[in-house]
Amino acid sequence: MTATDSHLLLRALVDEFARCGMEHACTSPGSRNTPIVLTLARDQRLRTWSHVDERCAGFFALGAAKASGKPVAITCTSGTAAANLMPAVIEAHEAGIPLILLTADRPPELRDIGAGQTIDQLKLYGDAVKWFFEVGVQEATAERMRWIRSLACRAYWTALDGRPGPVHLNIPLREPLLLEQPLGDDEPGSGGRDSGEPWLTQQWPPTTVAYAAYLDPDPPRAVVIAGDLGADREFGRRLADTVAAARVPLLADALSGARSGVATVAHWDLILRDPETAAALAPEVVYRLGDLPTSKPLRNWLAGLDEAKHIHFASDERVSDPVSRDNLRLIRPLAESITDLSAYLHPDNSDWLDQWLSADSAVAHAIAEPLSGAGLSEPTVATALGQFLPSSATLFVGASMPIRDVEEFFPALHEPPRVLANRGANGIDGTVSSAFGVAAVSDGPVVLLTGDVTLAHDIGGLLAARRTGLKLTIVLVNNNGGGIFNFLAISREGDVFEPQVATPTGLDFSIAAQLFGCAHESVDDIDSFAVALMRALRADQTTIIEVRTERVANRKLHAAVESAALAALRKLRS
Ligand SMILES: Cc1ncc(C[n+]2csc(CCOP(=O)(O)OP(=O)(O)O)c2C)c(N)n1
Repeated sequence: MTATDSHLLLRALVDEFARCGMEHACTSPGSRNTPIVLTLARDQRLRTWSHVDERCAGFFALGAAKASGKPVAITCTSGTAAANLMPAVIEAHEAGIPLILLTADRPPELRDIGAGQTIDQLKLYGDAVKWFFEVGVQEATAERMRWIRSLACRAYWTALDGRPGPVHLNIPLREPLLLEQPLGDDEPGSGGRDSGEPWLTQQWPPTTVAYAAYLDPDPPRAVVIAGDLGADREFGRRLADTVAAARVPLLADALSGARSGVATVAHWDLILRDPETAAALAPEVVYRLGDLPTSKPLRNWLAGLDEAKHIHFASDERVSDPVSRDNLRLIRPLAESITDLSAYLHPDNSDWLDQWLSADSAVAHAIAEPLSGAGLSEPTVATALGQFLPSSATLFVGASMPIRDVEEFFPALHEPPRVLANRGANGIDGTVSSAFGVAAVSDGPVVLLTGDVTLAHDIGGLLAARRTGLKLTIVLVNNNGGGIFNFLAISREGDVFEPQVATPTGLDFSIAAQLFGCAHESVDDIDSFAVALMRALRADQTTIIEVRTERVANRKLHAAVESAALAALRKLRS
C-alpha cells in the first residue's frame, strides 16, 4: 500500500459519500488522519468543519446530522482521539442519528508492539454502532476501487436506513502519508457511475400492516401523544392539523413541533399531576407517534391506563415503551403514519376535547399568578422563548431543567420555532457543540437554552464561535450548580449535597465569553431579556445572555405553580 493507493481509495470513498447525499464533515487535527482530512476538505461538495477537541467534533456532527437528517462524517487521528468520540456515538445510537466515523489507525504491523498513539480501535464503540468495519490496508486495483465505492455506499445507507445511527470505518494508513505529486483525475477501473448516481442505492422496505380491523368500529375516546418527530418540521404541522380536524386531544411535546392547533392541550403535564382529573380523562385509545415524552406524570398515567388500547406508530424498529403498554406497534415511515391516522381518527362531536381544554385553560389561568409574581425565572425564560422566537428559529435545549421547563411551559403556538434536544442518552455533555452543529445546517437563527453546569461541561465547544464563524444565541440560566438536584431527596444531605452533587462552579461566564470572542449580557427582568434576545438574534457574533436565578427559589416556584394548577383542577371538578 503506497500513499497513492491510500489517496485513491479515500477519494473514491468520499466521492461516494457525496453522491449518496452527504454535505458536511467534521475534522480534528492529527498526523495519521491527514490523508482523510485532505480528501474531505478538498471535495468541493462537502463542507468541512474543523474542531480541536474530538468530543466537540462528535457532538457538532451529531447536531448537524440531527437537524439535517443526513449522515455527517467525522474523522480523527488514532489513539485516545477516537475514544473522545464515544459520548456522541452513544447519543447518536440512542437518539437514532446517522453518523459515519472515520478513525485513522496504525497499520497491523504497528499494533500491539508499543508503537506510539496506538490503541485497540477494533469495535471501539461496541454495540453503539450499527456497523463496524476494519477497512484494512489495500492496493488501489480496479477491483478494490469498486469495492471501496460499494463499501462507502453501504456505510452511508446503513447509517441512514431503518433506525438511523452511527457507523464506524476504521482506516489504517501506512507512511508515507502524503503524496509527492497531486493525484490525476483517473483511477484504476472505470471510476464512479457515469450518471453521477451512487455506486449502490439501497431501499429500506417499510412494514405494512393492516390494522384498522384491530379497533372497535365506534369512535372511541382517543388521545394522540406526540414525542420527538425528528428534523422535518412538516411532520409536526401535519400532525397538528390532522388531529385538530378530528377534534381529538393532542398531548404534544415541544420537541414534536406539533404543539399547535385547536386540539392542543398545552399544560397536559400539569393536568396529569392531579390523580382525579387524570382518571376522569382516561381515554379508550391512545395513539402515539415519535418517542415517548420524558414527562413522569405522563408515563405514570399511561402505565395506569389498563383498559385503553395503546397504538404506537413507530418510524423504526427501536422499542420505545418503557411502561410496557403498547398493544400494537406499527413500523412505517412517519409521513404514512400521519396519513393513516387521519383516515382512522373519526371526527369527535362529543364534549371529550372540551373537557381537556377546560382543564387546560383553568391551569393556564391559575399558574399565571405565581409565574408573574416571580419576575424573570427559569419557567418564564422557557415561556418567553416560545413567545419571542420567530418561527424560522431553532431552539436547542440542554438537558436538566431547561428541557423540563420547555416541556412544561412552552406555549402552544400557530407557527412554533423548531425545538431540538439530545434526548437519546440525556447527557449534559457536548451541548454547545451540538448546537453549533445545528447552526451549521440551519437557515434561521439558532438559540441554545442551557444551565451553567452544562455550559461549563462543554465550555471548549465555544471555540467553534471563532473557528467556524457560526453564530449562536446562548441563553444561560445560571443558578450556580445543577438546579435539578434541588428537586431530589439528596438535596437534604447538606454537607455532601452542595460540593458533590449541586457542584456550583462559581464561574464568571463574561470572562469565558471574552476568551472565546463572544458577546455577553446579563439580564434581570423580562423586558431586558426580550431586548437582549432581539439584539443577539441580529448580532453577527455569538452572544451569551445570562439570567441569574437561585436554585432553592426555583424549586419553590415550581411547587407553587403545581399547587396553583392542582387547586384550579379541584375547583373545576367540584
Ligand atoms: C455527561 C453527564 N454527566 C452527568 C450527568 C448528570 N446530570 C444531570 S443534570 C446535571 C446538572 C446540570 O446542571 P445545569 O446545567 O446547571 O442545569 P440545571 O439543573 O441547573 O437546570 C448533571 C450533572 C448527565 N446527565 N450527563
